[in-house]
Amino acid sequence: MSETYVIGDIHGQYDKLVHLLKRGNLIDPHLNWRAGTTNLYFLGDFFDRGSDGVSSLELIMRLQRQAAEVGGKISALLGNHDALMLSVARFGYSKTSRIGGLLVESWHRNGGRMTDLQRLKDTHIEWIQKLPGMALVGDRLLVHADAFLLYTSYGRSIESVNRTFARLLTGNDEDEWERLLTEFSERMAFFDDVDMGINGAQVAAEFLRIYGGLQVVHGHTPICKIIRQPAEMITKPLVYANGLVINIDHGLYLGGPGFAYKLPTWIESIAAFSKKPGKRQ
Ligand SMILES: [Mn+2]
Repeated sequence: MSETYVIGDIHGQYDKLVHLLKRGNLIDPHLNWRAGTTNLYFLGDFFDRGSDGVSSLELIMRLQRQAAEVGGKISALLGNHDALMLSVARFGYSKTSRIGGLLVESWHRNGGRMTDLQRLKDTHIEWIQKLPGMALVGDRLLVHADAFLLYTSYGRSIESVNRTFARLLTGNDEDEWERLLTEFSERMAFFDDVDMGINGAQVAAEFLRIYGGLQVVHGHTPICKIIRQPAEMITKPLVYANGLVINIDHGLYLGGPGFAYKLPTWIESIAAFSKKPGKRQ
């Protein structure tokens, strides 16, 4: 099987996206695909908080075509900010937000960029509408969010979650949209919560039992916020929940340099994990 790289939340940070693709040898200095038959997965959240979501999307769409020509593959999953972008494009000026005012205004206050909304074309909308919620890649379960209730409330298999998302994203049911955006704010489902009696590794194991795979890979929750270090220091993923979960959210919009993470082989994965006895997971 070809190598697979995964990249976390971009959030409109076009320049950093270009840099990390170059550093990972995935594109050449002219921004053309140079990684042959490599598989590359983006885990969603292309928009908001940075100024250039649409440019990021356009680069990815172009690379996707180039990669396909040489037997490579670029795929992407849906993030909450991508769903939010679609909902703003669709209902932004007709719908009021939960806290009052137009939806477009509350989105703008929360990091949405008007330039992205103005530049968003039908081709971008159609591309986002087709993004799946989850994917299984060589026994790794890829999702955008470290969320359990969100995904399980939309289906009990990868196919059914993706089917439900696809239906919803092309539909006009405002209540369904609102529910999706609300539930998509869930995070940290695979962490222990002593007060609630929740064991994160058990939640992860149950998640994997339902959808398949041996390890969850997600973005959505910046690693720097979890380990309380400056985003600038974050250059590798965070493996936790007894090794069952990998967080790859590099916190680009918080100042992180970002990284493209090559999924290790299982041998590499086990070796790395067993080197850290006593390390709190
Ligand atoms: Mn997110």
